[in-house]
Amino acid sequence: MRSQPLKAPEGSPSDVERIKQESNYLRGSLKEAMLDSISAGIPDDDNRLLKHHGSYLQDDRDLRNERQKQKLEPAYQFMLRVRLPGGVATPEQWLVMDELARQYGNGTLKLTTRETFQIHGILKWNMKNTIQKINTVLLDTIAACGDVNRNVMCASNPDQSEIHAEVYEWAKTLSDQLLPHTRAYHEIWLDEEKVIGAPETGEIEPMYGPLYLPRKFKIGIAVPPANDIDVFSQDLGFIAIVENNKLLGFNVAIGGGMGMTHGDKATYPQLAKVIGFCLPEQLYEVAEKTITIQRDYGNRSVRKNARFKYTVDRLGLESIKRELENRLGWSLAEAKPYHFDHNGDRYGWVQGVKGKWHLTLFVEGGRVKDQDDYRLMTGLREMAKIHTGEFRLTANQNLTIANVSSEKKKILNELIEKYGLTDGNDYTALRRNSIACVAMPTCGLAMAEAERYLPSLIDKVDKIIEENGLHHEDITIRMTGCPNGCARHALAEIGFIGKAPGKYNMYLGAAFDGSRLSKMYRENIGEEEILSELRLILPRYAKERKEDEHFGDFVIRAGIVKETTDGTNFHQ
Ligand code: SRM
Ligand code: SF4
Repeated sequence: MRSQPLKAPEGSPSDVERIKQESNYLRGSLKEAMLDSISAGIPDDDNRLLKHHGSYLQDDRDLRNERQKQKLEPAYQFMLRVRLPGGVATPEQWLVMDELARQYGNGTLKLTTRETFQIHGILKWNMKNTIQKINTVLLDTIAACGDVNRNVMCASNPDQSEIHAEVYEWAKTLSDQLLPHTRAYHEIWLDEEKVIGAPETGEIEPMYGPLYLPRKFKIGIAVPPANDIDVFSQDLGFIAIVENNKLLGFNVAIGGGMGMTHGDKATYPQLAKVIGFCLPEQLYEVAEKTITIQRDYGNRSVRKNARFKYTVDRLGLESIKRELENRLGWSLAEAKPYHFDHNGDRYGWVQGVKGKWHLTLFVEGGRVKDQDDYRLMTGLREMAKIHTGEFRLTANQNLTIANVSSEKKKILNELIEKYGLTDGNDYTALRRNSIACVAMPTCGLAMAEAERYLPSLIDKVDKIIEENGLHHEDITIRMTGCPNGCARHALAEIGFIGKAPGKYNMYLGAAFDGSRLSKMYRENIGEEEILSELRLILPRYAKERKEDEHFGDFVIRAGIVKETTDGTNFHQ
């Protein structure tokens, strides 16, 4: 039987498609807009293009109302996101990011859920300097945002340092090879001369074409048993298959994503599904061909239905797999067995190969700053001055200081003591497994607080945890300020999505290893109701759980929430 030809959805292209089309490969009038001194902001069309250069125009939402009253334009500022494949930075790169955050940003660094740095609060006039300085240490911000492939993540588990190093190289290669080819970034920010008479054809972007992708595209590589990068939340996930400490290749999983819109059941978080296995040297080809399928069949009309997960669900997993194999000219091998046991980080010192040490520090909400006796930013700066290994930013917003010799370990321990840093091992396991997205005051889409609020909510939940003897029970808890899911809330055993200031939808029942989505438990509730609910559920978990039963599994077995078996029944 012949299969139906695949089709993209009908409908007129969204405004963003027009902006990309008219932009001459992501240039638009961005250069001129950045030079215009009348406003601290830039026009909306240029802001859409700016994302592809790794930045967003934002305004300080804490000041919004006051400035409106005073009839002033919003307190415009820019957020800059670095492309940092696998989250690996050198000490020199760390020092530059630290310096830029203090010189041009708001004095803090944000370690993101995709293993990279963000600087917030950069004024328009300082953007070019900041980007140029970032480039001096061989970093860039190209394609950190926008309708292209984003920062490629890879496992940061320091226990398997040899495999990590190999997988990291693949993540970096993928990230580099999937970059847009346009020279727009180099011309606008790095003063590269425009080549006159360059052909204005699709050949400039052999893979992306002039319209780039219908939406962002995300790739991550996990190394079992750690699913720290939440491989099933990726548009394209690779699961490293390791035998006898040798990397055999990768299982390929497609069609994951976390975002949705409140009240719109046509949008939902979804898990990527494993469709086969490829060898390491086939990785790029699989990624490239998968991306071109999304380029050709993704929804360019309705942006909230444009992610690859909807393309996969609309056309069917089997059809997409067949199309991929047609484009590859060969078939994927059968997927190999694998096992994940957690999607968080493991803290403290561990010793890897060749006697080197790795230290994972807990960075609450991924925010690097000094606060009272906890002088995280200064402490990490002092460490970077003497460290000769790498800094690995984790997908859970934490930080591993990797490849430390035994002598340096002593010095780093002294710095930890001096600056009050922590590996989080004194905290409850709930706090150690927490992530919160940025939300207020910089995120323009936030409906409620997340990063600034979750720590104080956990202070209160911790009391219930301690009363019930659950100090050491690993339970994942994540909060986002809106349903876009930047902290991958739908993969938390306890998840909160902002609805309005102080109000959240509460979700329960995701799997501890990141293999099952959660289910809504209560809608639009505030702190008191959240705590009352947890006062009922956590004691039950403490008393009724089976041996080694995770909280997410318990709430389903106890009938507290229904199991979500697929993203398409997330709302049922
Ligand atoms: Fe995100 C948009 C922050 C990871 C899904 N995300 C945003 C913006 C840029 C808001 C905007 O569009 O104006 C946020 C900037 C806030 C700020 O002030 O910095 C923002 N996202 C973040 C970060 C910084 C959260 C954090 O606290 O760490 C993460 C940066 C990642 C990176 O380094 O590249 C971040 N965002 C994610 C993730 C998690 C992941 O990728 O593993 C997701 C869910 C996975 C996914 O994509 O499905 C995510 N962000 C979104 C979405 C929803 C996309 C969708 O398909 O529905 C948006 C909104 C959009 O694209 O329209 C969004
Ligand atoms: Fe902003 Fe929403 Fe992402 Fe949080 S989840 S950073 S509020 S877009």
